[in-house]
Order: sequence, then structure tokens, then C-alpha cells
Amino acid sequence: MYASSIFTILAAAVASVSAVPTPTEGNMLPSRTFLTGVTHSVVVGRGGLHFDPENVVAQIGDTVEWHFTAANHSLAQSDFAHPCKPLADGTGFFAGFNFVTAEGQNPNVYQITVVDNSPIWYYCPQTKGNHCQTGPMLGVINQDFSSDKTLNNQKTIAAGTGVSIVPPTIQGGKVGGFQRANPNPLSGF
Ligand SMILES: [Cu+2]
Repeated sequence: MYASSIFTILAAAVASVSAVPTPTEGNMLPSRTFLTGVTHSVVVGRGGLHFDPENVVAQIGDTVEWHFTAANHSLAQSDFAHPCKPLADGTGFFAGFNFVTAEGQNPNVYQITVVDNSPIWYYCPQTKGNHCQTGPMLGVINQDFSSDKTLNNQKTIAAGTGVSIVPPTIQGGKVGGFQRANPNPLSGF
């Protein structure tokens, strides 16, 4: 009688536990698209001729923000196949060479807003030292990871492009007139 009661209690307990929904069966959240407003910081020139991180995954509505360390870097939008060359005149972004700094980081940042899920390729058009080719100083936002259009493959293309083309016009993006906190505790400034 006693043993039977225990069994009944245990059985009830097991049933109770198994009735609890488990979160390990997959993400049951409905698919949603919304503006997240997240800011992704990229350090320009950290550790040499590089963008850090050089590969950013961002949602529509997010901001990507570049912080410029010492030296005279910039960034300009390109496409995968032409890594050290701007998009056609009037399209894409070019930050200009307005972020030179002797030490630390420039007080201004450059920002763009992600408006769709297409990959955004960009490079540093500094021709003194051929940053695009020798870094190679290349970056991408929302690379298609199922494609062979990868940043590593673009670097191979960049190596054979000769001299970078500096865009004729500063356009796209915006300059933040203030310095945010160090975006990367490992960046050394
Ligand atoms: Cu550069």
C-alpha cells in the first residue's frame, strides 16, 4: 500500500516534469523583421593595414561605425569583383581622407545604416603604401557565407589590382562629430 502510494506520487511527478515545455526543441519564436538599432564598431588600422573586424554581420536598420586609428585611412564602397575600385560615380559611399590622426583615434567616426541584406564591400583607398592591396585593407558587411564571394577570395583578387582608385566625391554615410568610447578593448587605444 505504502509502496504503491510512493509509485503514484513519483508517476505524477514524472508526468508533471515531462509536461514542462523544453526550450531545446528549437527556436519557436515567430520570424520577425524589425529595426534593431544595433551599432557595430570597426576599428580602422588596428594592428596595421586592416579593418577590425573585417567581416560584420548586421541586420537591416543597424549602424556600422568606423573608428580611425593613427595614419591616414579612409573607406570606400566597392563590389566583390573590383575590390580596390569605387562603385560607379554617384553610388556607394566614400568617407574622404578626413580622419587622419597622429595618435589614439580620430575624434570623429564614420557611420552608415544598413538598408538591405545585400553584401556591402569596401576598401581603404589610401594609395600611399597601397593599403587595399598590401593589407589587404578590405572589409565586408553581410557576406553571403553560402557563396564563393568570400572576403578571402576577394583578397586574392585585390592582390592583382595595382593602384587603388580614390573616389572623386565624398558621399554616403555620415560623420559623427564626437568620439565614442573605445569600441574594442583589445585595440590598444
Ligand atoms: Cu588605409
